Amino acid sequence: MKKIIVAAALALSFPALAKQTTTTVKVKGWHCAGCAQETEDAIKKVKGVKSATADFDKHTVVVAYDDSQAKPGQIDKAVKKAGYKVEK
Ligand SMILES: [Cu+2]
Repeated sequence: MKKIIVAAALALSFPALAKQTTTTVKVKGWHCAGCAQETEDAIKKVKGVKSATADFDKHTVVVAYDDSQAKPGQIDKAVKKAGYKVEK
C-alpha cells in the first residue's frame, strides 16, 4: 500500500517527466568536432529541448525534449539553420 502512494506522489510531482522524449538525429556535413558542437548548441536553443549531446564520430545528436513544447521538425530546422543536413 505504501508503495502505491509513493508511486502516485511521484507521478503527480513530475508531470513534465512523462512528456520527455529522446530522439537521435543523424547529421550530415560535419567536418570537425566544432561543427558537432555548433549543431549541439543550435539544437539546445530550441524551446522545450532539455539536452543535446553530439557525437562527432557517430555523426549523431541525442536530443531530449519535452514533446508538448518542441516538435522534431523544429530540431531539424535548427540543424539546417546551423548549416548542416539531417539524414533521414
Ligand atoms: Cu567544423
